[in-house]
Amino acid sequence: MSHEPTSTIRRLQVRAVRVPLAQPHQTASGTVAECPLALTDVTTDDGTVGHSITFTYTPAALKPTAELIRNLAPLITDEPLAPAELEQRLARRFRLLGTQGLVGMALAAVDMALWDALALRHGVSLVRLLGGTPRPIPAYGAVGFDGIAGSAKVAADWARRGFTGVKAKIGYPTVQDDVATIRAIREAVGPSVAIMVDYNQCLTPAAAAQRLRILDDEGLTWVEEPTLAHDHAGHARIARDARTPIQCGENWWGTLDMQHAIAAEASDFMMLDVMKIGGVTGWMRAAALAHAHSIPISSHLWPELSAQLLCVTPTAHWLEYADWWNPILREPLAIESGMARVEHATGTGVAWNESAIERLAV
Ligand code: SMN
Ligand code: MG
Repeated sequence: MSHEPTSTIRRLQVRAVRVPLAQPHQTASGTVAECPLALTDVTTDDGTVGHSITFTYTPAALKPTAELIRNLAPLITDEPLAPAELEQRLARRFRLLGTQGLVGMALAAVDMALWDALALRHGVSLVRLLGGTPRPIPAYGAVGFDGIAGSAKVAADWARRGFTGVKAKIGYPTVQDDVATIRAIREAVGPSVAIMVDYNQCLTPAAAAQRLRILDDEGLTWVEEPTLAHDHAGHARIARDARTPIQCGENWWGTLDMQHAIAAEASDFMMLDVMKIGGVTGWMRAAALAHAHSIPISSHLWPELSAQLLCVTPTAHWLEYADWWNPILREPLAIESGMARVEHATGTGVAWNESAIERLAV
């Protein structure tokens, strides 16, 4: 009889940090000046420690989220290290309350940390654990709501570093301002760099449809969240008339949200936020759904983990690169010639820079 290496979960710990951004990231729907992060550690009986990052966007949600994750400890302590099994069990436990919002984030924090521990326990990267092969994934850099000259400068910096795509925040007072920003970026990066734009939900469907008629001539790779993230009918109306692909998904909670968007034909491309979609377990389900519908999948934040997940996503498209959380990471994601490289990753690629965490802890 074979003896499988199984582990038992013994401890769950959570710390809260506030990571300042060198440059505040402006969007049409608010500025991100710092990253409030809950850092989860799950320890097993053999001493393996799995890690995960939860991003709360606003500091107001940081301590409640950390507390909520901590409160899940009794539900997983002394259980076998089996993330897919525990995901089902926890989802059942929270059926009456619901698994969106902070609850969904807390469940994802546990899921991501458990998958990390499982990969580390087997001495492999997440890609290998999931049966894939590490390969380079094309990455794009983020350009904030920085005006015409500011956006062009940041875009040029990404292109100079070898990135083959840039994504700019738009949603200026007029579509002419949006176009001027896009043209300045095109001028700065040259003809072969992909340009994406992101409205961060700031338009009505009618206004978005009108702007898209003009943006359609700018050769954009996608237009992201032109209207409210959960207005699938509104997005479908915009997507129907636009020639430029619509990109949505970063704000969808779980695969059922994604299924509703697919049913409504809301978005040509989809981008998954590994936290909001339900951790590694949720991502794999979403990847299967996208495969069945031939929908290209990109990622949202979590570059270390997402680059690995894109390696096992049949319709993988672009990785969103962001270095915001690098200060608290022992080994941030490697980028070479604009491609994410995960060949040397262990686990999910998330391990701590303890001295930075001590400094940034709240
Ligand atoms: C975004 C991410 C994080 C903060 C603000 C906005 C975003 C993106 O919409 O696409 O990266
Ligand atoms: Mg976005």
